[in-house]
Amino acid sequence: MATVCVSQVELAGHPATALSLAEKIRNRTAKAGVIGLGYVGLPLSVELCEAGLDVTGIDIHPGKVETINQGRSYIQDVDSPKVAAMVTAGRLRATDDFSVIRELDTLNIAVPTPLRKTKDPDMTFVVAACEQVAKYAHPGLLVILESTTYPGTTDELVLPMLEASGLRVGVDFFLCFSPERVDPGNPVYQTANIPKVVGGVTPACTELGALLYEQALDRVIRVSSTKVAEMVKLLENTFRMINIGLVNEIALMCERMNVDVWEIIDAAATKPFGFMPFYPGPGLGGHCIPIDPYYLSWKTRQSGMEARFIELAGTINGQMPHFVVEKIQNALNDRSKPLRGSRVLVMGVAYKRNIDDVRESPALDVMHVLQMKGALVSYSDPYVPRMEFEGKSMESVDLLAGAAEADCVVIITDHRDFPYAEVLQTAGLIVDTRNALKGMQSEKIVKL
Ligand code: SAJ
Repeated sequence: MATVCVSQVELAGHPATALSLAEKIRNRTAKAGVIGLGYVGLPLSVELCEAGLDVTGIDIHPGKVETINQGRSYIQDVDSPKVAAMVTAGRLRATDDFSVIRELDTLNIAVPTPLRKTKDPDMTFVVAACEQVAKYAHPGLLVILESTTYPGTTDELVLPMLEASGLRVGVDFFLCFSPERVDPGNPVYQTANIPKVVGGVTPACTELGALLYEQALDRVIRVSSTKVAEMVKLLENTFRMINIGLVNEIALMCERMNVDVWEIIDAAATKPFGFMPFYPGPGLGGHCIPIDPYYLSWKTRQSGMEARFIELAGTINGQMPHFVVEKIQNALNDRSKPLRGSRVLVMGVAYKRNIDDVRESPALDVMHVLQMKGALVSYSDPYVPRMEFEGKSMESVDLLAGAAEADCVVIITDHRDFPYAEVLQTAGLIVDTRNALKGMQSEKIVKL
């Protein structure tokens, strides 16, 4: 945790409110607030508290507020004992009452920015949060938006809402954008040691945003504007989405050329420079990668430009679930079994390994297509004991029992703890979309 103090030089000549807020942040008398206590907001609240700031979390979900005030965490990367100690010490608390903003000096906003069905940005949560901030904003307040969004959001949407109160940015209040880079479940990189990019509407805003983060995080990178900061995040995740799309298309090519795409990628990955391995899969899941790039393509469309790579990668990634079902259908057909009426066990439904999140998971798309084709679908995932699927509640079945009964097992999520060798012994046929059975030889295995 860096405790680098911003030299007076950065803030020299800035308004007294900036100097006064800088002093409060530096001597830890500033009262910090975080709106949105999810996988971004709760870890950030804990880090700010750990750095010695008094923190008030604000969330519209009463269950989250109550859980935190009882000293418990609902985020897998945040330990409950740590939350309990902070709440007991009276340095962390949660509320659904936005009027507390009157007493706060800094405010980080980490609310969802989903996509509408039309793949347009859904700014509902950001607007609702900013309406509350505008209601209680006061001189000396630093506001930092962290929700992933299109370039221009902070300047074009948030700033006018806050200035409508008559307060002037860079003089009375301070406004920044800083992209969240939380990777849930990452055993190495967590909030404190992930470099933090921050860009403000004015230089004083940037310096104050950087100063706040420098009290709690290991590394802070200042950029020249909020738009740059917004675009940094979109480049990061669009890069991922497009490269996953590329490797999925390579997998389709390898299928036609009858070569092993996994062997090819592993060999290419021996190149020590100029290459970064991505892996084919059943599709693109999660609340970041399938969504963030469409915030960028939406914005570029506003200026009359088509984001062709994003659209193409989206098409390719979107067809992977169908490709997986085709693999299953062909594998059953080779065993004189129609897909219709066959029992298919989906192994792993979370959107990526070792987590419990099924949002946008490709497993749901695969299960949908399988059912449309008449297959009898069940799933087994230790991280997801039950889930709502197309209006029905489904429970995770016992893996080995399910594999024994199934006509086909399809590995969609390669959780580390799965007993792969036992499943191979037990199942009659396995379609492996993740190369999870790497190194195992059997006629039963059909690889992506
Ligand atoms: N996927 C592939 N092939 C790959 C990598 C991922 O098919 O080579 C699939 C995954 O199975 C999953 C989806 O893509 O369904 C997204 O996977 P992800 O590894 O990108 O994980 P996310 O969605 O949790 O992405 C987050 C992002 N973090 C933030 O936005 C702050 C992303 O920027 C990180 O790079 C990523 O975690 C990470 O590296 O783990």
